[in-house]
Amino acid sequence: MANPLYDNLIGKHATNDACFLRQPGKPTVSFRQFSERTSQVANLLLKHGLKPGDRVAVQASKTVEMVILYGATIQAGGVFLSLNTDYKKDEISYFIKDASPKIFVCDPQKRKELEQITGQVGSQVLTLDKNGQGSLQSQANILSKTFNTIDRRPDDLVALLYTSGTTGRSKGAMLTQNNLLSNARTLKNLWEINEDDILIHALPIFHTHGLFVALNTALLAGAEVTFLQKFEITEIIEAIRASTLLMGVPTFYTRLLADERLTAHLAKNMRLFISGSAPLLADTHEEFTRRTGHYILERYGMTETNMITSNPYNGERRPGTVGKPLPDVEIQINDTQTGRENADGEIGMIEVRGPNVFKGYWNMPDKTALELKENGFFITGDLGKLSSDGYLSIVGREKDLIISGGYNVYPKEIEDVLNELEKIDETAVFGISDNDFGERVVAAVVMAENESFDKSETEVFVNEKLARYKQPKEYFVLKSLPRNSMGKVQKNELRKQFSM
Ligand code: MLC
Ligand code: AMP
Repeated sequence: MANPLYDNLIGKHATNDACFLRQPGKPTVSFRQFSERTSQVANLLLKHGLKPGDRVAVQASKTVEMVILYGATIQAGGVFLSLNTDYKKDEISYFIKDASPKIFVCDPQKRKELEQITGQVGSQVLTLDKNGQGSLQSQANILSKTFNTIDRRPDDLVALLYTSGTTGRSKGAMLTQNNLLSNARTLKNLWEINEDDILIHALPIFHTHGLFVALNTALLAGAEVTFLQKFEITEIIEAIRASTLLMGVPTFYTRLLADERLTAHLAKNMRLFISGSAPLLADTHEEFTRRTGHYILERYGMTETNMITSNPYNGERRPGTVGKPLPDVEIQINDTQTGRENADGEIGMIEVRGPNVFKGYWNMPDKTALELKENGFFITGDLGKLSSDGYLSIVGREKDLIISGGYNVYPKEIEDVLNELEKIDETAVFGISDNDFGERVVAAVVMAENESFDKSETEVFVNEKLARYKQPKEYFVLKSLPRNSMGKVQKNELRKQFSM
C-alpha cells in the first residue's frame, strides 16, 4: 500500500535541497524543508484526532503554511477543503455544516465569529494568520519531522472543493487521489514542466487553478514556485523577468497588456504563458503575441473535472479555442435535447469522461445522478463545438453562470439575497461585458409598491452576506422584468439593454 499523491508530489522530495517556494523578502523553502514541515503538521492533525477520510477545512490567507497544510492533509489521509478568504459568515457556515470538518483552520480574528458553528459539528479549531503564525504553526513546530504516511487507494477522496450551483446551493465536488495525480501527470508532460522551471504563482489557492493545476504540477516536476500573495502588477512584471512560466486567468493578461513595461525583452526568459478559468478573447491572445512574441496557451477545465482540454505546447495554439482533449480525456459534443452525439462543427453540450472526472457531489446523490451519467460522462453545462481537426471552442453556457475575473457567480444565489429585502419585489442578476473582469455582475431590481431604491442600504445588506466578487457592481431599477410567454425572465434581453 502507499499514498500515491503524497509519494509523487512530496515524499519523493524528502532529500531534495532545491528551492520549492520563493517569496519576495522572505526566506526560501526547499523541497526538503517543505516535506519536513508537512510531516510536522501531519503529526498535529493526527494528534487532533484526524482519521482517514476526515475533512480539514481552511479559510486563511495565502501563505506557505497553507500549502504545508495541504500537503499534511494528503499525508495524513484527510480530505482538504480550502475556502475563499472573502466568504462571509453565512457562506462559511453553510460549508462547515455541510462538510463537518474534523479540523477547521481560520484566521484568529474569525475564530470567535465561527465558534458556534464549528461547535455544532464538533470541529477542532486551529488558527493561521496572514503571516503564517497561529496555533497551527506553534503546535506543529515542536512535533517530529517524520511521519508514517497514511495509506490511501487511488479511488480515495483527497479534496472537497465547493462550486456554486444554479439552484443557489453550493455543491462539494469530491476529488480522488487519482483525479488529481492523473491530471497533474498529464499536464506536466504536455506542458513539459521540469525542474528548471520557475512558475509565477499569483492565483488564490482555494480553487482548482491555483491549488491543483499550478501547485501539483510544480511539485510533481520539482519546479520552483515564485509564490506571490495576489496579482499585483509591479510584482508580476518583476517576476516575469526572472521566471519561465505563468499560469493566470484572462484578467492577468489584459492587465499586463495595459502596462507598457510588458515587452518582448521583459519576457525573454519566459517559456510559457498559460490562461484558463474564463474565456480569453482572441484579440487579447493576438495582441499579447504582437507585444511579446509569445503565444498564450489556453486550456479549459472545471472544479469537477480538473483540466479537460489544452492547446498544444508543440503545435498551433489557436486563438479563441481551448485546444484538444488531454491525452487521457474523452469529450463528446451532444445535442442538448436528445443527448445524442453531434457531428463536428455543430454546437452542443460538452461532456467529459476520464480519470480526471470527480466521484460525485458530497451528500448530493440526486444531483450527482443528474450530472454524472451512468456511462461515466460528466455534463459540463458548457456549450461548444469541435473543428474538423479536433480543436474545441466554447461558445456559451447552458448554466446561468457569470464568470468575473475567473470567479464563478451563480445569479440565483445573489437574487436570493436581494429578495430577502422587503422593499424589493423581484430581481434578476446577470453579467455584462467588462474590460477588466471579462464579465461583471449587475442586478435589475423591481421595487415593491411605493418603495424606492436605496443603493447604499442595499450594498450594506449584500456586503454582510456575500463575498465581494459576487456583489453586483451596478443596479438598474426597472418597472418590471422582461419575461417570455412561459413567464421566464429574459436575461438576454437585459444583457442587450444594459451592455454598453
Ligand atoms: C476582486 N474583486 C472582484 C474580483 N476580484 N470583483 C469581481 N470579480 C473578481 N474576480 C473586487 C475586489 O474585492 C475589489 O472590490 C474590486 O473588485 C477591485 O479589486 P482588484 O484589486 O482590482 O482585484 P484583485 O485583487 O486584483 O483581483 C482581481 C483578480 C482576482 C482577477 C486578480 O479576482 C483573481 O485572482 N482571480 C482568479 C480567480 C481564480 O483563481 N479562478 C480559478 C477558478 S478554478 P472593492 O469594492 O473592495 O474595491 C476554475 C477551473 C479552471 O475556474 O478551469 O481553472
Ligand atoms: P469552476 O466551476 O470554477 O471550476 O469553473 C469552471 C467553468 O469555467 C467551466 O465550466 C467554464 O465555463 C469556465 N472555463 C474554464 N476554462 C475556460 C476557458 N479556457 N474558456 C472559457 N471558459 C472556461
